[in-house]
Amino acid sequence: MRWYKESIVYQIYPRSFKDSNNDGIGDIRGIIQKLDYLKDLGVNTIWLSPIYDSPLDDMGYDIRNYCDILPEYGTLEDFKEMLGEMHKRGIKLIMDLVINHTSDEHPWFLEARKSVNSPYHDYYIFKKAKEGKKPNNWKSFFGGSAWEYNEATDEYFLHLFSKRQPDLNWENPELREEVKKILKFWLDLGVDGFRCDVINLLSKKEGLPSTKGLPIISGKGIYIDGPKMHEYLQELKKDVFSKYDMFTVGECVLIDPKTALGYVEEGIDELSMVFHFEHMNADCFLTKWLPRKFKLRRLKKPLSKWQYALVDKGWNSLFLENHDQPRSVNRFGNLNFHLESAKMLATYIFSQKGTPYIYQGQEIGMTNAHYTRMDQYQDVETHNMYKILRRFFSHKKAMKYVQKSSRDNSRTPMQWNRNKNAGFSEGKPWLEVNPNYLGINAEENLKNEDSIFNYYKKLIRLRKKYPVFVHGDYREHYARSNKLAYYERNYKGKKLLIICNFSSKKLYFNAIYDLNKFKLLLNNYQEDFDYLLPYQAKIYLGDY
Ligand code: TEU
Ligand code: CA
Repeated sequence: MRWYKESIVYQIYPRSFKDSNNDGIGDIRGIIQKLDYLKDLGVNTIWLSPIYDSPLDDMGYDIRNYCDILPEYGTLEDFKEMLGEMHKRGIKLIMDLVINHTSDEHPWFLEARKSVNSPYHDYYIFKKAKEGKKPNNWKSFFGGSAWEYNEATDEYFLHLFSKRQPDLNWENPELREEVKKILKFWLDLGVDGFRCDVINLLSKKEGLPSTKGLPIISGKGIYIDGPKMHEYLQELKKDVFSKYDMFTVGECVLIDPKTALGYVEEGIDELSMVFHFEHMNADCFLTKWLPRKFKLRRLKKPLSKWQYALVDKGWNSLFLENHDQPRSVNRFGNLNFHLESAKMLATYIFSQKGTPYIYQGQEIGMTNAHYTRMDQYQDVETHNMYKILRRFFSHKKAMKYVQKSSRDNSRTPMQWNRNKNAGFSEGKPWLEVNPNYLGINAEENLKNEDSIFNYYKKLIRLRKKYPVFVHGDYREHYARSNKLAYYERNYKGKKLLIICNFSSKKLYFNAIYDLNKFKLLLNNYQEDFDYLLPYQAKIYLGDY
């Protein structure tokens, strides 16, 4: 049963969501306190970023014990209570599982690095130096080399992320069995699926050949979508996934639609859907660390390409924000039209074909943090990139890049109300609260009928009420426009028109259809003229 097609997913970044015991750190009991808020919003699935035991080098994406909870977040009993409370409210839970790498404090790695004869040595990728140099030229996604020297065995070990996140060796059948046990542990607790972290990096080409060309990009086929990806995923599907009523969303680095269909095409179903990132280049060159001016066409083009490619044989995920990306209203909206542009962005992404994902705070229009000192940032990628930037730029210029691109932009504590620390915690938050919480917080949104929260609530209700949102096809108009995003959805005689003005000016346009024959389902303004107001978004419903 493909119930994930009706899922509306809310991503919780646990450290920053809600702190129940005032140690300044979000926790599981805090999540339980806020389940009614999420129920009210109308979401029916939660994606929970890692809560496993971890030294937090990469905020939990470096796991030290896959089957236990980080004490700061709570206990396994707390987790079971939270899951029960979610299910009671008709909310499913998918866990964020990181099986490409572990923490360097995982017992497997602590043993593996001691000796080449350790039974765990082959759980990881250790290689001798080649002519005194590193085994190959691979680079870490966090900057620098992907190899770290290990004294005890006079070898290097591979880490495609931080040097404290050693990559697992998926060639090893014993390791694969260990991972299946971990998956079953959570599924047997009643979890409804997984968000699979960097899942298309699992397979590394035999011999680990150096890549030719641009770092990272040239990893395609070597350690990105590598040779045994389908073998490994088919094995996980056969031995685990197929035995449970669950879904998986695979985070896939640098993936394209054709490769994605190889994982998600109905009938293949190695994964239920994937996260791609092509639209995240709408305001940068391939990585958010190389920013450029936002252009609407660079947002629309990849999203339309993915819609057309998967529309009747796969399934898309729809997102504009997550814990790795700066806030979408800063990037693709306009803070001078904060309310209107946040609602317009919601309309644009939420009405496409696929499963929509809301990242915590997006539903109230939270914005980038604006720290001014490096010690205010906690993210390992941010600090690594700052060091690299400082080789080319002054501190001042490097800070500008950090302020624009840091992942901490979306990790500031959730803004609940106007109380101290935005109601997130009575203690000193682990990451500073964005000072704009006095004007941007959930309580204000709940009270104000015209708020972004209530707009999302209406959108979600529409998605549940009209099957055309879930099952409709996708047809874009004015694809070349850098101001107007306009597409239609069609299903069983019903037609939706989704019309969004991405500009800060009035926009006249030919509506193609006679809008008098359509019902205006949603409008992010009170007014409705025959032109669009700045950042105006409208959804029409008609028959065809
Ligand atoms: O992210 C994968 C990834 O490529 C990220 O590095 C992301 O593309 C980058 O930060 C954007 O600038 C996943 C998790 O979402 C991320 O939080 C982890 O740091 C990473 O994997 C390693 O587990
Ligand atoms: Ca806490």
